[in-house]
Amino acid sequence: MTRSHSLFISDLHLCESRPHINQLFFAFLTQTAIHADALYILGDLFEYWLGDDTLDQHLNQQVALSLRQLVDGGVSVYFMHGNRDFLIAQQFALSSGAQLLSDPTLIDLYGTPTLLMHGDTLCTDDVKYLAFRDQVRDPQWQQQFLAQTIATRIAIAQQARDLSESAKQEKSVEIMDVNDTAVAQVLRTQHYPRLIHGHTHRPDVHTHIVDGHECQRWVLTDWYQQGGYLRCDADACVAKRITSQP
Ligand code: LP5
Ligand code: MN
Repeated sequence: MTRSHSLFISDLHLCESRPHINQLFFAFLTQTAIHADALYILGDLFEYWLGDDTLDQHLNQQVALSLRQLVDGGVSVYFMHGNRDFLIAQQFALSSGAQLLSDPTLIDLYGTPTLLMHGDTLCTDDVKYLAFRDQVRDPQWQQQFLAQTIATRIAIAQQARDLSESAKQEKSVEIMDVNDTAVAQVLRTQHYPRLIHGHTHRPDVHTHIVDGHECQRWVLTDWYQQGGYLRCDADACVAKRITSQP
């Protein structure tokens, strides 16, 4: 079997209440991802992650096991945090076999420098979100959060979800999209790579001209209604949709 291609996914938001999407994901792993060199998960694999001590919960265990089977099948699996699952840590990595990536990470993708991000940090007009992000990415805050019982953490996460949903009602769609200047800045800093990210749930490919360099920005699809992934080889990237089991 020739591999020579890699797959990119994000924003699956896996949770017990969407079993159809969970099944779509497991089928994607065994039928599609198994043929790739690598699978890159660019954040928000889970609807939320309350700490690696929840790895024994049914869905979490199933996901870790299915990723481990993919790794055992010869596929490298990489995981980058999203804004829902930023608490994924070493125990998850050990149990799933996924390698944790920092955000951003620059890779050489079959000869094309490619920058990987979750995408939330590009939404620089969303200052309230970025303040929230600073708070919950603080190691001391995380330590205190993880010291709470799981029941307390569920209650805090639910409260945060409710507050987030009402905050979003007051934000324009532009505020919640990437800021072009922020995109240009990151592309400039990283010497004009191709960019792949998720988070905004606005799948598309954009062209940014930065200092005369043409850079492609691929935005991954979410998996709320259906699945989807980006497939890249040495020639090109192609976005694919999965409407039923692939
Ligand atoms: O998630 P999504 O796509 O709907 O919206 C995001 C931004 N919101 C968030 C918040 C998360 O949804 C909250 C759930 C995280 C679960 C993690 C579990 C463990 C940690 C628990 C954390 C307390 O990321 C949203 C963006 C939007 O993307 C588009 O980019 O706009 O940002 C906000 O809505 C943030 C608000 O503007 C301000 C913050 C409200 C939350 C305050 C929580 C306080 C916690 C209370 C603790 C006692
Ligand atoms: Mn996100």
